Amino acid sequence: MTETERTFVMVKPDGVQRGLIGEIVSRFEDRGLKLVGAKFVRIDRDLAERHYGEHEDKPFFGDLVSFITSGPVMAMVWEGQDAVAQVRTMMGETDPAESAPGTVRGDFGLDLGRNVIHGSDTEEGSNEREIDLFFDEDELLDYERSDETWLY
Ligand code: 3AN
Repeated sequence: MTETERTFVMVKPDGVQRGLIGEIVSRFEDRGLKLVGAKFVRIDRDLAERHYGEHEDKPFFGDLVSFITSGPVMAMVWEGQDAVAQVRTMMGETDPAESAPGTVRGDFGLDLGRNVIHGSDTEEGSNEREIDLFFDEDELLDYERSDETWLY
């Protein structure tokens, strides 16, 4: 049973520096997902540590936080049927080397740390938690995409 849901997606600093924002946005638009929120921001240390809180004890935590705060990111919320899983599939694996061609990381990722994109994982509540960290409720727009009613 599919359901409409929202997921948090971020083009990381390496993706921004390499000019991949448009390419990534296009892929999700083409797939029929709907953009409901977006902001181009530089994350501060506090937000980065909260966002990656689950990795606090990992050896790569320090690098992760310095990398994600090193330059602007494109933070977005995408909506659609099974959006969380759809985006995960389109992103590829955490390690670009294990990601299939055709996925964002399989096509553009360089290594585990420089893997271009973040998307909420499928664990219950992860998407809501991440969306709340980055967006206020009034920054998420409720509208109909013109192909929606025709498609579904
Ligand atoms: P994903 O982004 O695929 O959900 P997570 O949540 O396990 O992966 O990891 C968050 C981020 O931490 C990854 N996107 C990656 O940049 C980094 N990371 C994960 N594992 C490693 C590792 N072993 N070494 C360095 N960085 C890592």
